Amino acid sequence: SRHPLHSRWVLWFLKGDRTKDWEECLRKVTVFDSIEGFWSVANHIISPSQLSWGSDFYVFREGIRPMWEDENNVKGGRWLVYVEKAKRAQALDHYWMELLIALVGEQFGEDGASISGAVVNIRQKGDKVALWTQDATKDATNYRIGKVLYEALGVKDGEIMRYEVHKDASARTGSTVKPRIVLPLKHMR
Ligand code: M7G
Repeated sequence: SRHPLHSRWVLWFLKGDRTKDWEECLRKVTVFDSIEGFWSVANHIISPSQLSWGSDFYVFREGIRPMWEDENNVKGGRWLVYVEKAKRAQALDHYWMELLIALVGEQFGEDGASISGAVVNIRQKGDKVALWTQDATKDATNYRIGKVLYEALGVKDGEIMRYEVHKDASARTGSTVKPRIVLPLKHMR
């Protein structure tokens, strides 16, 4: 028997290609809406650590495009975990799988309604794993989501998670975006 998930989810893949528009590089791979469907996808797709540089995976609720411009993301932001090169082998695939399990398993309770989806970016300068939420001004909601994520990923002391507003990231000129929230809290200034 099938065990339905709360949402239908779409897996997207982006193969980085600087000769094309960003949106043209994005492809829908598959849709799943049950626990069994999730595991069959999880077991069949390549692990992030095996992808080529410039690739992304996105798992977003059906009906929400995995981009800043979608009406569900335009006011949103993301919890971001950088995976340092030295920790890639042990952390990248683990973080991505734990993030997906928390996401499709709706481990965020009622706050899950303000979550759009999850992203992994494979980058030579350092991979990124992120959870996109829909309203960057809802600090209490985003903070609760961040705490659940921090626990779910097993982020170690000494590593931080930053909440970045999409509008700041998309308008960025330098390489750093000032985060709106940082976890653990002792790193906030
Ligand atoms: P990235 O892939 O988020 O991170 O953004 P990276 O800098 O580590 O590679 C790289 C570039 O992809 C951005 O500067 C944009 O040109 C494009 N891009 C990324 N995202 C998430 C979007 C999006 O949501 N919409 C649009 N239009 N472009 C995007």
